[in-house]
Amino acid sequence: MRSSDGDGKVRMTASHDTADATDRTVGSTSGERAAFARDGVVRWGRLLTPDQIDALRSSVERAFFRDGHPADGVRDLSERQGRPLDLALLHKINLWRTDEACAAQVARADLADRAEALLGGPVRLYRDHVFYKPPGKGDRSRMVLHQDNRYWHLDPPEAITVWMALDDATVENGCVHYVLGSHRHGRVEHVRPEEGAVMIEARTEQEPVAYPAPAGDALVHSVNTLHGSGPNLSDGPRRAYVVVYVRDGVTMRGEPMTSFPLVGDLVRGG
Ligand SMILES: O=C(O)CCC(=O)C(=O)O
Repeated sequence: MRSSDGDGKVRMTASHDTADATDRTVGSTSGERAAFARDGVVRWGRLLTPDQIDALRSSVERAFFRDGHPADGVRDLSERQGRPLDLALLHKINLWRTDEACAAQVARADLADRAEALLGGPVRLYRDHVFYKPPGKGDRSRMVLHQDNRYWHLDPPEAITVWMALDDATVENGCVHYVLGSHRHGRVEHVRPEEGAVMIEARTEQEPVAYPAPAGDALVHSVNTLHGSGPNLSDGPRRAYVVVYVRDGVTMRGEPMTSFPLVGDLVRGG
């Protein structure tokens, strides 16, 4: 299905095909903005310390499972109409409202600064969320290619997702894949792959590129960047903690987003 060479580049075959996943970490703000404008995705290396990773993992386990069953608010994105739940691709939003470790992340001044630099002005917190791929679910844990803005309807599409790996994300356990430059092509056609499927799937001729990420690294993508993730074929979970920032002034379905907090206020404890 794939080969990974010594310098960390990963070449994909099968549905997500051969492409060069060079390390697109960038140091300077202008370099980062240029890379983001070109690719629609950049890497923020080592965003979480080992202690923060541990704290977030514990928070995620508490938020997702109660007595071995999915807790309140957990959704199964692999759900299909008329079939028993697979619990293969679990999702939960707004953990920061009740969890200390998540609340600390969304109030991080350094993250706010980087998000503001990338989006070019003050930002609001749209949500945090977690994607959880348990082991042993095979292809059902795949996330189909999509643009986030097909769900969120943000206008203008000035928003970023900061996707933080809580486990080493590899091709084997379902790391994220991006279609580089796809954010520049506006709305892409999506179809529902199966009746009752939760996620709609983008139609594109372009090849996605696998972005493996060690635990603690973040991948930052535009709300219009096409992305998906492979199945978790490993024997451990693949978890990610995600924060979504929206530039102040952006509307959602034509409505102002003033009920979403300004991140500057969260940073100052407001
Ligand atoms: O974590 C994944 O597998 C999917 C991530 C994703 O779709 C997102 O962050 O928008």
